[in-house]
Amino acid sequence: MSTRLDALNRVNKSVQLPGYVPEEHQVGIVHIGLGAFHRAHQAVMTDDALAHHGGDWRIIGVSLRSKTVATELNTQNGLFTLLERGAENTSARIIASIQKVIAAEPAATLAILCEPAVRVVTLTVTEAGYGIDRETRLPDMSNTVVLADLANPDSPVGVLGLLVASLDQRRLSEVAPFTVLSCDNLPENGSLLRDGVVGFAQSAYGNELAEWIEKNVAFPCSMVDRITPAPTSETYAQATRLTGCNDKAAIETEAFSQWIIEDSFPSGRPKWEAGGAIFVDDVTAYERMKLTMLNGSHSMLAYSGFLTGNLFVRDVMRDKHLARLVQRHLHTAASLLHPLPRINYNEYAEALTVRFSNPAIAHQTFQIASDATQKLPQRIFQPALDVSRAEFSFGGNDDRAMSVRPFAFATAMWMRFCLQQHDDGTRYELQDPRAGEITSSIKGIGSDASLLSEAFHAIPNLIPKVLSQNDYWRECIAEVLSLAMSEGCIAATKNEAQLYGDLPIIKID
Ligand code: CS2
Repeated sequence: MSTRLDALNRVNKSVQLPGYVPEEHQVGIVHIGLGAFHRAHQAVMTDDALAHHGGDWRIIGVSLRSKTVATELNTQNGLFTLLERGAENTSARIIASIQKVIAAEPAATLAILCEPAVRVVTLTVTEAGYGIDRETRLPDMSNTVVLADLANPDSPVGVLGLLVASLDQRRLSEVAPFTVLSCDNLPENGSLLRDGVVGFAQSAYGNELAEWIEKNVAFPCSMVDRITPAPTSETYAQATRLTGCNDKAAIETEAFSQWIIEDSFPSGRPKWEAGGAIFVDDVTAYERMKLTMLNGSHSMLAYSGFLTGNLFVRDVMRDKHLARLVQRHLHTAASLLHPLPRINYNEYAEALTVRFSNPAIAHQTFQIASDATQKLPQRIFQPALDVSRAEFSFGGNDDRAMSVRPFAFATAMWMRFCLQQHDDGTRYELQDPRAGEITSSIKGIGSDASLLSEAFHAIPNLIPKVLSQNDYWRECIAEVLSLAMSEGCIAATKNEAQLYGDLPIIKID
């Protein structure tokens, strides 16, 4: 029986240890949303920054709801194993940048956010976790946490409430504000969060605080990338084999890691460059590339892959029809992007194909398929809108009309996925904050694809009007959905891939 990973001297000599003495560094960051992704990404780059440049930049992690990660990490003094899985081999490394975790304790979270030593607050709370209405960019008044915090702003429990209450206290006690760094896959994530925070401050505390935040608090945007599947019992078992310690907070990830950050940190920041982070003036174009190419094709392959019996992304890439559709999606999305210095979109697409195919990464299609209403707008609808904005003829038989088809196909497969049953009748449950609304809007419609598509298009604030009013878009969707429902999802994906089989891939450079 191995001992618990609670001290560095217990770890097997072959494993990479932190290049610094953790206890010699104080906390400078609070991270909200302590899932696997944070531990595989920002915590690792912070570990690199501490090793190479020192500073008081350790992290206090906050888990807003779950206590599991907190218990495991606190028992291990914040230490955990990072397994990096390449196609050939897996390496283990111990990360020590997290000092401790606060879980489901809003008062303790608020107290730590008010500490003058905290200069940066990072967040990975998922697209759905912010409680911001994406249309109005204001607090989402249908979100129960937002409503509770607005009613009781001095005892907040949600993201907006905690940020605003702590910024208010810092202002009143003349402590410099922290910088707020969103690390979720949302377009212009920093600006969106700033608008939500300012809107919340305005409603809960009034103009003065809202204006102070607008003037004094930085909300840089960032693009984050590292494919990180949820850990499984095999992750923990392999961590134990490699480190010699029992680690209940181990995570696994791919070798690739990317973080592109707008350099706006008035209260200072760790030298994340040590871990490979790139600082730029404007993140928007990188973000667009990642959201529409990586995440867009991820969503497309998640629905069509899951429905055709492919549990993992790597399995999707072994299916020749689905792999062809991934290629089509990547290249079409790339063809809509503006050129970026030093980025070759063909190479980026090629690298994504290799990453998706990594046989050592078991990334579940069902996991990616979750929360579609929060993901599809930036991943699928935005590039489809770009096709129409570029005044491409939105229909007909020319190459340009082809540009909208991949996004219509992804949308149709999402609709098919929302029916919550496989072709053989096996059921699964929809994971989406708007699952109830979706289910009730298609209830009783039966199997008429056009009527179903109408009902999905009628869901408020989801599919943009420019798309839903376009005949070609709706025809494509009804055609794919109808085939998937009558002939099955395998037939629908095969047909879709063959439709494009003989046509050249759109050139993207
Ligand atoms: C995925 C992302 O679950 C999903 O929706 O598309 O988590 C993806 O793996 C990451 O953004 C990769 O950086």
